[in-house]
Amino acid sequence: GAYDAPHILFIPSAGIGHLTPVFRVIAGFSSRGIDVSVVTVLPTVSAAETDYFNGLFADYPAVRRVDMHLLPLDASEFTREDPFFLRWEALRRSVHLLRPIITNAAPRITAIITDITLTSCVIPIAKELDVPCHVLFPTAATMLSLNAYYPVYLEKLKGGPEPGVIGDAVDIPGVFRVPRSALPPALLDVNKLFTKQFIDNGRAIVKADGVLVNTFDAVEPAPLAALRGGKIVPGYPPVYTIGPLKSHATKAGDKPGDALLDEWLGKQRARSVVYVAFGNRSAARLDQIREIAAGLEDSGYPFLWVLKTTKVDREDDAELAEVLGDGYLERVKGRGIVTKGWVEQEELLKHPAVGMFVSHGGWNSALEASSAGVPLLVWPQLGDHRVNAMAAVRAGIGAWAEHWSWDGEDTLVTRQEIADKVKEVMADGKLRASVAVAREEAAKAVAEGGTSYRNMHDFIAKLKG
Ligand code: BUP
Repeated sequence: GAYDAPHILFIPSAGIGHLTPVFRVIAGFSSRGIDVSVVTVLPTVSAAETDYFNGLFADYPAVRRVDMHLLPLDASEFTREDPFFLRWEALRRSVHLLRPIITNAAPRITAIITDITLTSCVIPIAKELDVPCHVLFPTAATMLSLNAYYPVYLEKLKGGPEPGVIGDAVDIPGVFRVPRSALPPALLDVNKLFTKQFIDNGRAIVKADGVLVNTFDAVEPAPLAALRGGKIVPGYPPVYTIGPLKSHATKAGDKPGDALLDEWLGKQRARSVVYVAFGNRSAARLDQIREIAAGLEDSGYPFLWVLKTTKVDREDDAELAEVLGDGYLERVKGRGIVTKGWVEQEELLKHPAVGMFVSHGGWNSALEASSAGVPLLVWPQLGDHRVNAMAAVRAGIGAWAEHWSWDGEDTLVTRQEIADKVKEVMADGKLRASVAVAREEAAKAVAEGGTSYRNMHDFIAKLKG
């Protein structure tokens, strides 16, 4: 009843970029004394995810861990699918296992917060059990607006000359035209696993009680106004912008290697270091890795590069020296650091030596960079990254290497192009100035009385009934 203290059940999905905002909200709730349970799906996709979950439970002992054993998915049904899309599908097919978790919980679950990927499967269960259900959207509000609009767009196509064939651009009302080439590639094929999930979730979210987004109003005003004003879908649920969410790691910086990194950073000039990282899900081809290596060397700047050679870390046993080629590491010694390990990115971006961030355009990364006042050079790799790049350019937090290849394209971006672009962004005073403004806006949003601060406050008040 109305007198129960809130007990929130979080249903995370998979992929560090999806877990990051969920964990940050969990940490924030737990720190405020709110009772929280977290569905922990076993086994995890990657070793990094196991560490990530263990870290959360170690740092926040009051958080209740509820294990859920995933039902195996017959992968032969799907050929050549991304491992994370497959995992989301497996989760969606195991979602009935949540019913006993919810009904057996003590104290009673008073609200659910699910990751977007499971929305259309979780909402019916929540309705059936009469538990309010909120969705956490882990990327940009611009992507949320595409997610809301895409089912509407496809409906419109049905009446067109070639039903089901995606046109030159998807014009999101009140937002912008997303050219076909910038759409998440899977969306071009309505029969793709990801597309089916995306459409189902985009439709179902309208029945949610609210949507939480890790962004802030000043960075994405247009999509937020369009969603809230019902311009995209009438009757869209309230959108709570609560970002930039603060890091949840309480033990950051105690990993081996961090001391060496700090020492090296400490020796670099202010704003001189190029930080290069493409997130957790993107792995470049060997020939492209070699061009990046040479491009960074040619740029003349000191650099720190987090290099991944496989999508899933359990498979990553490549030796850096071999990947980078003969003599490379010796040549750049002292000037460039290449690492395969996990770095505390949010902390690192705040270091005064960091001058720019060559990023895949994951939205967590983009927000972390803007909060630190570090300009982005977005080199999209897959999925939502090009849409995020468009949002980043519009927000004045970064430049976008628009013609550089991505997912499924095999044109090589050359060392010359990479070196030139790095130098161009490093020298871009106008961009640096607008990033400084965004940094102020980000700080204002989460400070007492700011938009994200108030939204979080209102949301918690709603959870308390
Ligand atoms: Br790699 C790495 N340290 O070494 P995004 C990542 N992160 O702290 P995603 C580290 O992971 P896609 C590392 O700070 C950010 O919070 C980083 O989220 C952190 O991209 C998060 O940027 C990464 O949204 O790729 O999810 O890795 O967008 O393809 O899902």
